[in-house]
Amino acid sequence: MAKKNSPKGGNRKSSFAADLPPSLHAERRGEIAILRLARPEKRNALDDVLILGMERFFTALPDDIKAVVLHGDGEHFSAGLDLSSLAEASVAEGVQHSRMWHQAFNTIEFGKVPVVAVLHGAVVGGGLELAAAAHIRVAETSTYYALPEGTRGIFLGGGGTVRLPRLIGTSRVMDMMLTGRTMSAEEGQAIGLSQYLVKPKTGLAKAIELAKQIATNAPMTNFAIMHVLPRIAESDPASGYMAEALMAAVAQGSDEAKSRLKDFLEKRGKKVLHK
Ligand code: 1HE
Repeated sequence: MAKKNSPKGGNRKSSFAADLPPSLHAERRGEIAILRLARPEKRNALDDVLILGMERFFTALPDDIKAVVLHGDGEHFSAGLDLSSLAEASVAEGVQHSRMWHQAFNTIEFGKVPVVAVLHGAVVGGGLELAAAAHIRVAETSTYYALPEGTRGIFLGGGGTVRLPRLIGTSRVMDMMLTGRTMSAEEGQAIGLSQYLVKPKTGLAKAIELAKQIATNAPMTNFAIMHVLPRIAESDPASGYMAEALMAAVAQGSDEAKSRLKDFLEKRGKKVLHK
């Protein structure tokens, strides 16, 4: 079904693959889209072409895609910023460059559907900033995290100063940036960088399983979880309670909620227990 937000022309499969650069590969699995960073020869380093391609992909997702899985080719999720792209940049270009990343990663965090990232190998610098824009992170035990910006004489520029302290706290981000140390998958899991820790080569399957589960939720509820929950979490409690009440009423007033509640009450609905 070609909906208004689909890129023009083409069939479903090519509808989002068509205008992607070679460094990105997209595939559809029913209601799930799987986006792969496909630049393993450069350890999935993020250059402008790749960042802009991601922005186009997430902006133009077809309406019948309900969740996205993001993963990386080769031995690493991403080595972060393509360091060759900033070497000659002026201060003004540096600001523009960072704002471009912000815009692209906002289409992930505040896009149409939840994104599950699969992490393995290096998740460093801008790679960790990218991972932080996803809603769920599944880390394979090979994953290691680092923020080597200090070593390179640069700074976070892909939203990491905002997203990472919210995930793991300012003091941990300071430690990672000041020391440039690597953090293991286990440590990352313990402090909340990932929500799932899985064996090598099993991350994609786990992420697809999670994405399929997410896709069964009412779209309005997924929207509220992505767009409303984080804003409420950052607002003062009184405004938060009010926003929650309004969102709850909007969700429960939808036809979808009414039919799901009816299904449950008439013994047709799913029970909640699943791992
Ligand atoms: C790259 C990049 C890159 C690899 N930009 N080309 N990020 C970093 O500081 C991490 C830099 N990369 C590394 O430390 C290592 O590459 C890894 C530990 C990730 C992987 O090591 P390894 O041994 O598997 O690969 P390699 O041999 O180091 O790299 C293979 C190729 O990828 C090589 O190119 P080649 O042409 O010589 O084959 C590398 O130059 C290339 N490569 N990483 C460009 N990052 C918005 S602000 C965000 C700020 C940051 O992200 S700072 C962190 C940058």
